[in-house]
Amino acid sequence: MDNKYNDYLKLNVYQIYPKSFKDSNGDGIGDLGGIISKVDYLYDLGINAIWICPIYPSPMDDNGYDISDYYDIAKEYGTLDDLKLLIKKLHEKGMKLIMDFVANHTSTSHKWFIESRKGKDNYYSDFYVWKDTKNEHKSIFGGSAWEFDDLRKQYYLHSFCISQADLNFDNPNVRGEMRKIIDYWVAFGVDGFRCDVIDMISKDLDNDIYGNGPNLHKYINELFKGTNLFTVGECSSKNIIDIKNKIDSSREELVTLFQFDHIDVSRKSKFIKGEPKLYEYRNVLSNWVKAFQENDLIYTLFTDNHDQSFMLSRFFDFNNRYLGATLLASMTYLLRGIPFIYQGIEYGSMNSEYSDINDFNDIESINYYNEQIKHKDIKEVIDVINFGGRDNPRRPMAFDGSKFGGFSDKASWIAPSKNLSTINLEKDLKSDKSIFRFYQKILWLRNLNEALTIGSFIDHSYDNNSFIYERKYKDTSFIVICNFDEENRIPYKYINGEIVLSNYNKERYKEEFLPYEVRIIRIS
Ligand code: TEU
Ligand code: CA
Repeated sequence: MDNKYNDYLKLNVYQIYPKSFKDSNGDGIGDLGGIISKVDYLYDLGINAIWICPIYPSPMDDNGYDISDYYDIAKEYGTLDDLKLLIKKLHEKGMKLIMDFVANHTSTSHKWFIESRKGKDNYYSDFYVWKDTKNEHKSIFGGSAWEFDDLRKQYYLHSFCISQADLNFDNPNVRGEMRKIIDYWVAFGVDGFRCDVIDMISKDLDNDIYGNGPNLHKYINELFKGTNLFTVGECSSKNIIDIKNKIDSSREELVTLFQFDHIDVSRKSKFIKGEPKLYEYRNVLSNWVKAFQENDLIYTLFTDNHDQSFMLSRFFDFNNRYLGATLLASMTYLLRGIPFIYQGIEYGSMNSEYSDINDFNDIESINYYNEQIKHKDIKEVIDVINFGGRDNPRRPMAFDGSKFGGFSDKASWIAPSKNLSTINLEKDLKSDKSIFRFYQKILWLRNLNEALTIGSFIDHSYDNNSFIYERKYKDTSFIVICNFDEENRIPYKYINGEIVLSNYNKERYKEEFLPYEVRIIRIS
């Protein structure tokens, strides 16, 4: 792996859902001014890059993933000048800005779609996927993936909600327009992109293929060739060769990508609770870290994002919140890969239980509710949404336990987390068992020790009761020991060194481990 790529392993990325991070102008909606006010907070946490979910003009049907103008900032988030100020503040502190790039679809209120639906003979006519008839293909958000347009008298494809029309990437003018957007933001000072469902931009409808089509590598290469950008694709794969073809540094396609199978082991399906096992979570992570390492590729490390209910709530209850949060962090964020820390997990955010569908906002959950209540009991459907719904990570940040959580000085666009008074940053920092301080130590250990970034990964685990792994570079090694749910004896050979971090106390040098005990040991 060449040095530039190696340096990407030194990133500590924080994911911001802009609508819910921090409101600076008192309208109950997060904004760029709020993010600017928290750059120092993020730097202190140990963050050196932020990924902000879409902040472009949008009807907000999918909270910004339905873009109506790729060249501006949504008025509710601020202005292009605000973004310039944020980039300046980040770059002054050696931090990077990663924006969200939504290539597969635009809002139906985008001017391209407005022109496209006018007829079959204008420049934009073939910017989208239009058909005379529809097939049985379903939208990921429920219902048919085809919507009939009264003006054009044809159906258009929408893989997601009705107002998110899929672009036709087989049209070279679409590819040209999307590359112009990338070049514009590079010139603006943006350091990289998280690429939304990037594997869906190549389709083969004649063969009922709606993603990972025959031209995917060609199209991704056209978008990013020569840009020298950091890019992370939302395009998971079960096959390491397919992964290598997307993110090997020689390909000039993507730098890295998100894998999701460690997320899936923690549940039966999107909305259905499973019987999560920590050793299953460990095995998936360990296997991919080894596979990416053997192939000289960069893996991404994340427990949470804006589409998933909190991982902490899937494995632990409130009583084990500190031990659970510190265990999951140690099992994940010291591995070989780039950490992506989702807003709020640094103080142990957990799911909320709401009973009224009006306390939910997410189009995916609302579509699911409207469909399911046709044949299921309302409470049963709401319970399922509380477990798996995307509103869990989208409730506003809780910087303190005040009425609006220090997120805003008025009611926010979405009902706040129900556990705001007990789970908030201010309360966490006052505790001697602070989740924030634990995350901060992990991230600063990475910042200060190459063994934990470009160093190798060796899995020493020998049973299903713990995760023991080593990170090694030159003459420095760290041993990370994560004991699972039972009291356990871990042989001394693994624990003989200086304890640099523990979620119990750092004097425990004995072989006995308590439930969920973590010790991070430096050997050099
Ligand atoms: O998500 C892509 C995706 O696969 C979603 O179906 C996701 O897995 C699902 O929401 C989980 O329940 C991306 C964005 O991350 C998501 O927020 C957008 O809604 C979606 O694309 C459409 O842009
Ligand atoms: Ca605001």
